[in-house]
Amino acid sequence: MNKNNTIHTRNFSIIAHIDHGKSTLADRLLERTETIDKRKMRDQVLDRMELERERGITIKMQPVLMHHRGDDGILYTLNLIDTPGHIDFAYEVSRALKAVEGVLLLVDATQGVQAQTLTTLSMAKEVGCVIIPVITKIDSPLARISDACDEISELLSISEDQIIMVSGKTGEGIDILLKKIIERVPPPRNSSADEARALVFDFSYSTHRGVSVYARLFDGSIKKGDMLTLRGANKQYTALEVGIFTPDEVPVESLNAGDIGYVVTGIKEPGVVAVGDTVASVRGALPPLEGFARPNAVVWASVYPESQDDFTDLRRALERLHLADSSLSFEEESSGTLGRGFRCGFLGMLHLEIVIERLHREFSLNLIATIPTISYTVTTQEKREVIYTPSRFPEFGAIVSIEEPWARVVLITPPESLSLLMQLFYEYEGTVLDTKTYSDGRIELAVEMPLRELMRGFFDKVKNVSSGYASLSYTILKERKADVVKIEIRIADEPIHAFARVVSRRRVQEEADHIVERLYKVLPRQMFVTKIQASALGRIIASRTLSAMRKDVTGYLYGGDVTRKKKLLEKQKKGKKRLAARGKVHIPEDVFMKMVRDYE
Ligand SMILES: Nc1nc2c(ncn2[C@@H]2O[C@H](COP(=O)(O)OP(=O)(O)O)[C@@H](O)[C@H]2O)c(=O)[nH]1
Ligand SMILES: [Mg+2]
Repeated sequence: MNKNNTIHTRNFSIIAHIDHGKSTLADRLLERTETIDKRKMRDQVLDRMELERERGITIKMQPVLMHHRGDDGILYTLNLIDTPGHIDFAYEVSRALKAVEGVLLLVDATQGVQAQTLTTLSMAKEVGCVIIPVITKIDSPLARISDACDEISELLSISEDQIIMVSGKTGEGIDILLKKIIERVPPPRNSSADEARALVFDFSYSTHRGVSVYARLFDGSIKKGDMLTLRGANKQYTALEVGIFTPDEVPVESLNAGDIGYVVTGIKEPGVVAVGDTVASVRGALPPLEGFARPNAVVWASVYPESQDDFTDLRRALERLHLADSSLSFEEESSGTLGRGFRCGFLGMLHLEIVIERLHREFSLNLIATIPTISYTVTTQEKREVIYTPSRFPEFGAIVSIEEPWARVVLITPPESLSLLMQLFYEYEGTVLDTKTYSDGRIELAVEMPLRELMRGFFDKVKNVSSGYASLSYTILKERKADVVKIEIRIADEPIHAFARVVSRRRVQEEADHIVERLYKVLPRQMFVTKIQASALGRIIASRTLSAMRKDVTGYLYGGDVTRKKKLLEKQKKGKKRLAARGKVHIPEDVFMKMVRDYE
């Protein structure tokens, strides 16, 4: 069919450590190929989400189609997928990799190989992508090009002349890069099938057109009006439109084997379309394509609407976000203090932060999020279950054993920070298993530690002690026996589940003191004397008493400001109503926020 076409297609992705210049290099490629109108060009143009632009990071992968005339005079179609660099978004990278034949492995000349360079490289190797090493930022006065060359040639076992030098800032080397992409990225596999088969690697949602699947076609072709099926979901639909990314969605006649594009499905129900599913012709006989391993959530936190009236809106918002971010998981739960909300699973702390911020911004929801936690496998006399809500931990006496996930952390650090890092590993229960020294003196360390400890602000600590120079990445290991203890918090004898947490036994006293002290500081005084207590291992291990608030809330107002007085009394009445709704203690929303922030 379109065999002749796709021979002149090259599908590739850019992978690198965060901030190494992927999106900026993509800018230059888009400019050079005249894909984006000069007037519309701006820095990191592929970072289209408001949050991406504000934070200067890529969160979502973004495909874009370019045309470039090769030295042979042929007009090539180049499909580029820009990817995020942060470890929390590695799932985006892994999906992009399944849609392409090659990758540009980008290394920042001022930084050299970093932890995420290693992780993304091993992902690309695993799916069998051709790897083109590229050093960027060669324009920078801080560039250490020969060090970077050494590191890459050792990493990939290649000679240095295979490495391409570019600057995403000045555009130097872009022509050679385009030439090498055409030369070295293999064209898509030739398919003779006349039935369509495409892998869904992402999707977007719009209110009136439903889900648009982002797909890589491996066989056949798809055009508007075709009857298609989602093989995994077993759902039939008509293609309302097919198109390409420029990076805006632009309709085309048809998508053919080897192409990357989108198909508008009109499907509006949540939960039908999933990444990794296969789009196929209705009467197709080919087996579905291999999808993606579902990523497992790494941290959980509960999210509650500040006002219970917003509960339905919150559900809708989560469903919508899930349509654009399939790695987000959530289920309904309710808590005595906070009402109805959702237990959400995230791929890491940054993912959590981004989701909460998007709920707030894109859906105008004011939320209370609880302290993030990992999951534990808890065995009691009766059963063995995975628990990811600390308050659900069985009573101390009933527990036979607890297991928890571990992580293998790879760090790359300048030698000066080594001794401080070693101290940090001790504090975070990490063990160094392996070290390697780079030619520029930097050291690569492989460390194993409980995931629980890693999530306890380890990233920030590493950045701090190394003045930002150390980079790290991690993979999750199997579960191991855990020596952890649940701390329960009671305020005025009422257990507040949202404050419960699970900590290492050796830190239980320190943590309990800390939580109680913190609550003592941030909790407003109540109408009565209030006890704040932390218990663990079946007894109270920390406690403070908050004195009572004075009765007459208006008493301190001098003069006769009647309206102000009225307002205060009104407020007090409301407060009492809320008190009644929530039990005895009134805990303002911002206390929950303060307790979470303190922990990060
Ligand atoms: N000097 C210099 N700075 C660059 C170059 N490429 C990117 N940068 C800067 O590096 C930072 C990260 O770039 P970005 O493209 O967002 O990186 P990404 O996270 O890999 O997508 C930005 O401040 C860019 O302006 C380059 O070639 N030279
Ligand atoms: Mg980027």
